[in-house]
Amino acid sequence: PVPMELIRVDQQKAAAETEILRKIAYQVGVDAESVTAQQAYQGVAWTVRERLIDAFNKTQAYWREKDPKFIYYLSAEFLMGRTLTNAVNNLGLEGEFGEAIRKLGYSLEELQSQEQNASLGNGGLGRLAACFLDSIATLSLPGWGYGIRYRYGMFRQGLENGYQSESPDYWLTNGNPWEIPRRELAYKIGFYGSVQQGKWVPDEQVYAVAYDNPIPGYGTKTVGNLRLFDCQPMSEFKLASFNEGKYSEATDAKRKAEDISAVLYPNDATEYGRELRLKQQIFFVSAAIQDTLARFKKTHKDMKELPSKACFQMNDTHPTIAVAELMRLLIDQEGLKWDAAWDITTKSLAFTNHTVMPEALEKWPVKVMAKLLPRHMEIIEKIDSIWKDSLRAKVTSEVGSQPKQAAPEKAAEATKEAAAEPPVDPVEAALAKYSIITENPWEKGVKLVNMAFMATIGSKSTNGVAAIHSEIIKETIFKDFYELSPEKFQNKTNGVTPRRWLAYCNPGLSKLITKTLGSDEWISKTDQLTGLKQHADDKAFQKQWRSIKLENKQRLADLIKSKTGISVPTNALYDVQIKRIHEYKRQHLNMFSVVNRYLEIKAASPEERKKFVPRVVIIGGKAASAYVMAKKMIKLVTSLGDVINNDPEVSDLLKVVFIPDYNVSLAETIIPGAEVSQHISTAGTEASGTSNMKFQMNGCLIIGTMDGANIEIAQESGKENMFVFGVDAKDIGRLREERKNFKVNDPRWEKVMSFLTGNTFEQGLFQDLVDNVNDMSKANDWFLLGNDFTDYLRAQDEIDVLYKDQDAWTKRSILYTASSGFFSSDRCIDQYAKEIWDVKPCPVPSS
Ligand code: 26V
Repeated sequence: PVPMELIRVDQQKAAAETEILRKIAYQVGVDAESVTAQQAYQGVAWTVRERLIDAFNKTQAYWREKDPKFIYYLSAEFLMGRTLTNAVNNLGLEGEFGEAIRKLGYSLEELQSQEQNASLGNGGLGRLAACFLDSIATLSLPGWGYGIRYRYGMFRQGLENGYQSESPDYWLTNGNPWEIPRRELAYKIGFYGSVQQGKWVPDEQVYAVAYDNPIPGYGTKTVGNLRLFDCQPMSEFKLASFNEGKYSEATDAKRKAEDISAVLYPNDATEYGRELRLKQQIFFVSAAIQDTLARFKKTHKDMKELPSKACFQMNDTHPTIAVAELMRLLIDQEGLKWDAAWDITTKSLAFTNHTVMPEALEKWPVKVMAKLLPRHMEIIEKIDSIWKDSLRAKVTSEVGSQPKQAAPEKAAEATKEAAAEPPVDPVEAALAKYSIITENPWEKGVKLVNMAFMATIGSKSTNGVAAIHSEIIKETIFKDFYELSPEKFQNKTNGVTPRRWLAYCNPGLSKLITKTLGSDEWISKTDQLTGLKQHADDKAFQKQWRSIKLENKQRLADLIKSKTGISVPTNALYDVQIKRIHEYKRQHLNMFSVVNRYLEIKAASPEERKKFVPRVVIIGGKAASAYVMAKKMIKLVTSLGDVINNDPEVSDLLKVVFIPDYNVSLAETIIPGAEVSQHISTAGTEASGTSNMKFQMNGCLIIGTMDGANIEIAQESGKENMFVFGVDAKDIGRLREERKNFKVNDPRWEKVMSFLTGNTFEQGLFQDLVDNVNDMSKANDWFLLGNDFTDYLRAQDEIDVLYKDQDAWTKRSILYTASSGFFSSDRCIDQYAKEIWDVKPCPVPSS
């Protein structure tokens, strides 16, 4: 007799096939005999959606019944990428669906490529949020993400004459099977107006309409949620205006409301753009908090219980208006007294800082805040004043213990200044460094709201995203706050999901790992990857490892060919730098080394040329649309590619490729095919980095500075196994000071600079870029390329030397994967849950 198990599997497969065919017939509306890949994708996706919703409904009902404490992850960005493969695999549907898909004449991979990326984010911060959702669900932690359903995600990047071009990302054109519109769930969000009798009377209002995006966990029945809000007008059409022939006026309100959820980070060069950003922030934060309070109130009477049922994690400064909004809702709508509301707020919120770049630490002009959100501004002022009152005694005694008399020569100046300005109370002056409301140092008299300060004061915990970064913020931006309450400051080193970033994107390696370790448990228990260490020296194992890398390189070469037309040899070393383009990430330093290599190849005799290790240098990333230097850096890459790739003398020894429109799904092909990857930010500037972790997991060696999570990766994989170079973070301040008088003592530097400003390129094309790092009368090489250049080339040489010994190289590659377990987002989320959120797993019982 045929075992029951097999019969069930057969029945399931048949059921999946029937469902897909029904979807193709009645949802897509075509004949299954002749489906295009897009139609087949739609049929399969809408079928998988139903499985997802079944498990989603069960999870949410179970959580409603159990009423556990929830984590709410507030983020302006969620870089989800594609969903189909992830959903099929996390739900364990490959067996059931694989055959049905093949019968349609496609593979899962082909159908997946039909899906648009959900690019609702810029880079690391947004992708981190996406990895976190995966881990929250996988660990069965009750938790939801909250954000904005941008109609257009991150712009599409093209190349025009080697420069970045930007076009809108129409990601919703074919519909979105992965969301559930909740049109009945709409919250009112107010703007402008005034405060009357202590309450806000806005004079503009819109609706935040919820869309749920189920998030399947791996190896569990738990399906979490990402709730995104779309902005809609209170009334969408003015019939009277239309009838009067004022057609555009009739739809004005709709257009204006829809602006709010239209694009990610509208350009803030204009006043309107800046206001729109703040509108987006209050829009999703208010909707999220109203939504959670409404659910909380269904089962709880006393608001004081909120901190035991909800924790809101604020992902960088974008959602930090939550401090004022939660206060407002508790006081103005729930009728609580100030102190009670403050107690609840500071126990329910937590804050993560993701950068020390001053331009990214948001400070809103008081004028803009007061106009758009008058009641919030009032609350912020009161928070600030109570906060400073609480510090006044301490500060007074500190000021009192300092010498009162200024030095005689300064005293004369002080008297002159005093004549011009009202006298400054020394205590008030000393309190200024703690203040949420600060004076704009660049514009006298203009007051700003420091959002990071408000977040730290108004929440229970502030954390950085890698060990070094968490130390740096305690010494710099939050120094004074750290000294007041050191217990509030924590580190949570980032992580990435091993599902998307190893198991699914690298099926070849994943199979080998499972075979070698004897089970696939490593996919959720990444510590088990250490079991690979004992095979690192095994020649037969190394050979298998290498042949998988070669297959992945072939896939990457095919991708490069299709995206750029450039053919790259698979026997070359694949060297990758993919991330946002930024001066601090130093893609131009990478290019300086490319120029140096090019010049060395050119100078070598045909005999000497045989000694070079062939390299393909691959760059991908977007530049912010207003960031002129970053755009020039892209032009540098493409221009070098044009020269080098077409130089017959160089032939296959060196290729330079810029892959346009870098996004999540491209990363899933690029990372498995990379052999060395570059994480070369100036020490102290990259908070963590997360692609470094993805490369490490996939056995790709790293050349990097002692910055961000590179430091911890080096600890785990062995510093001697990483190509480390560059100055130390603790010396950066001094070196920046000294850079004015510093000369790069390396003839290769001058050669590179002359090449870039010489007649190979259009006159003056790279003059500004070169001046920025080389002409100390114009700039100061703020990111210290000159200081790191020589050591960087030394590390590059080490790469070539090791690559010639393929066994040694492969051994290192295996050790990288084997020691990547720590960088799973499951580990990171477990730490957040225990050390900040106090949220416990609440798994849906199986059956
Ligand atoms: C801030 C702003 C401010 C206004 C203009 C637009 C804009 C866009 C993004 C941001 C946030 C920047 C912070 C950020 O993305 N940090 C990255 O976070 C990653 C996850 O923690 C981390 O791995 C990266 O090192 C860090 O740069």
